[in-house]
Amino acid sequence: YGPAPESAAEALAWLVDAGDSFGHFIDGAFTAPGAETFESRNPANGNVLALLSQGSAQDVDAAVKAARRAQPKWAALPGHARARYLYALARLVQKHSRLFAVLETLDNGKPIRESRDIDIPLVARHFYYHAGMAQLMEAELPGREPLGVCGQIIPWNFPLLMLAWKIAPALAMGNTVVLKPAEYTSLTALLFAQICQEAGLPKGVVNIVTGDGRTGEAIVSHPDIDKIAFTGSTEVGRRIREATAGSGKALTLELGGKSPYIVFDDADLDSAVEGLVDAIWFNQGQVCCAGSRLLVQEGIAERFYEKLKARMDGLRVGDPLDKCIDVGAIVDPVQLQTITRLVDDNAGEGEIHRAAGPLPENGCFYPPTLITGLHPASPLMQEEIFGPVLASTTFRTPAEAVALANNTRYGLAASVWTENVNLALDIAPKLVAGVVWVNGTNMFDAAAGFGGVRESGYGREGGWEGLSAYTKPAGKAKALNPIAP
Ligand code: TXE
Repeated sequence: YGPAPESAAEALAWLVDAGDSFGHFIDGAFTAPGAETFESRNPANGNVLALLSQGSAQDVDAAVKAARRAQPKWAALPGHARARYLYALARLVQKHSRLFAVLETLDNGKPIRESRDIDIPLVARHFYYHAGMAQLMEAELPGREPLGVCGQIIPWNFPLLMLAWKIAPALAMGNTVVLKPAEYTSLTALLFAQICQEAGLPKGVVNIVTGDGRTGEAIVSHPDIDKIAFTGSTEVGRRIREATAGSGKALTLELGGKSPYIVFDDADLDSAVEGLVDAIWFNQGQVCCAGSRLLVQEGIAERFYEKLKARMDGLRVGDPLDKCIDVGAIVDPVQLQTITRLVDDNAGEGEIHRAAGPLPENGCFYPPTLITGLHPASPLMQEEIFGPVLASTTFRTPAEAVALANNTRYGLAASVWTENVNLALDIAPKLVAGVVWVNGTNMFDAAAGFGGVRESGYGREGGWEGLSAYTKPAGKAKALNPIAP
């Protein structure tokens, strides 16, 4: 796939070279495109990028069999030998980072600045971290063994990064995988399959089957899979939980959110505004832990909203490949419709402000939007919009802030902004959320566990907890880590 592309043309050239119709990656090789195919489109202009194969139950079964055959040998390798493969994958992601970034932006619509500076570097970091952990595993997790074959189903908002979150810890711990990327965004997963070949990864260790929810269902119901790891909507997560109940499969679910972003009257308001740009307009708001519910203390609300609106008006929405763009395209027309409908049907009671900048005439674009004065029970305050839409209301006291923040069926993340450390330390533990950031937002690291409570799912990915969730007690050996399944 040649040198790193400097332009979209070169990424598209890679697609053409690779073939503009793709099969699956099973047992170390690409299959011929299947009988049923679907289009992968660039959401910024609607152009077809490639034809992908709809994975059938037979394709899934072939992938599971390959993973099963490969697993004992992969698990029998010493940790340092598995680490060498993971280091090689990390280095190859870096070597082809430009191609990965352009392809991700073409396929998903996210600004190139984000895929280049955030997604792809974090992917490499994830493989480096887990390479290190593969070596430490024997010493750090004695008495544990891999689960076996893992079925992994990922969403479209961080396509390659979610792949890394799933594949790196599973492989580090001696498992093999069958992964299904989201139907809107499979291209970087297929490029990743190529680098598995380049790294000389033993065949069958990583298998990638493309397709929609039907392919996902075939993975979930396959009897020879030991664990399902899913990131996506709460609705599908619930269905997967029901389908795996009693099956003996281990399960981790990373689902939706409606995370509160609480600004107290003593906060550094300019920093809090800047944090919001990251919390809700990063990746067009298509982030599971997006700070999508803004709670502002009454005394500063007017001043804060004015500052926020001024900042919003400076955001540039447009061609995701343009390095000057802040907000790119929504992933797919269906998602754009969902956002539009949720806002149009429910904004009535609130006051709406849309960023002043122009919108491209074509493509899936939605302006950064702030809706204030909402009732806490409004669907805009309760439903995950998964778009660049910030819903807001005010509060008077810290106790009221906590009550409003916890008034949700979700519990993924929360952000607290105050210069008063005592207030922050008092509030943070009262928030029902998997992670609470103080004077910050969207802070992740491969070494830190991430996950939710309530309907945001359960289990953790990343760090020690994420690794142990890919192991089980060996034989009769006693589990050392109570978090492991
Ligand atoms: O998600 P799905 P969709 C939320 C967000 C968004 C909404 C719908 O609110 O607007 O979900 O998005 C696969 N068995 N999130 O419809 O369907 C599917 O092919 C097994 C939040 O795209 O959950 C894809 O690979 N798998 C979220 C993956 O599940 C099934 C990220 C996610 O798609 C399946 C994405 C089934 N029955 C959406 N049906 C987050 N937490 O980050 C679908 N899939």
